[in-house]
Amino acid sequence: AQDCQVANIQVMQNLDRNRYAGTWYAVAKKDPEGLFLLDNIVAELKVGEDGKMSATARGRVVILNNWNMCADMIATFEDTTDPAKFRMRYWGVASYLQTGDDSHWVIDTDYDNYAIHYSCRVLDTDGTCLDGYSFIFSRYESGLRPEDQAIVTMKKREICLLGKYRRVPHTGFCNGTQHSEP
Ligand code: DAO
Repeated sequence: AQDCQVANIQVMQNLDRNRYAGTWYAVAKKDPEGLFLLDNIVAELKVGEDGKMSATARGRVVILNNWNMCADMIATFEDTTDPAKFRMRYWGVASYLQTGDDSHWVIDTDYDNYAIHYSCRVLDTDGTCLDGYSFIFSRYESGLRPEDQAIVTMKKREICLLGKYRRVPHTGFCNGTQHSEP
């Protein structure tokens, strides 16, 4: 199961999007090339009356090489045949922020404490991931409980990203509405 083929990555079984919804604090991140969100990353996932998922997210970014600001992002999710795999279109509230269309896979979650997200942007010719990113989310800004950490470590290994993450600090830099414009 650890052949690192993106097509063989196991995702959450029977994801309940209503339980997955709500606030998630990124506590660790594996960055993609040209990384965007640095730290203080918080996502709010919602399920609309039509059952479709959407999100807002905020995090510290550096634009124009050295300008520190908080990016307010919006995302809409498109369903696929797998309930734990989505297409995610995203854009910034401000026009100079990044836009994109990424996959959004939920690898595992207990809904109440942790969630492991995965997105491969570029497949290599051998079927492994050439460029991608992954968030480890917690329901709590303070991080994960030791018992969740053990599961998360196991899953990081399964998705071939063990050792590739950095911690995502929450310093309060993006709390409130200050810093949201350059
Ligand atoms: O930070 O380098 C990066 C890649 C992430 C870009 C996508 C951010 C916008 C939406 C996030 C929604 C919740 C996962």
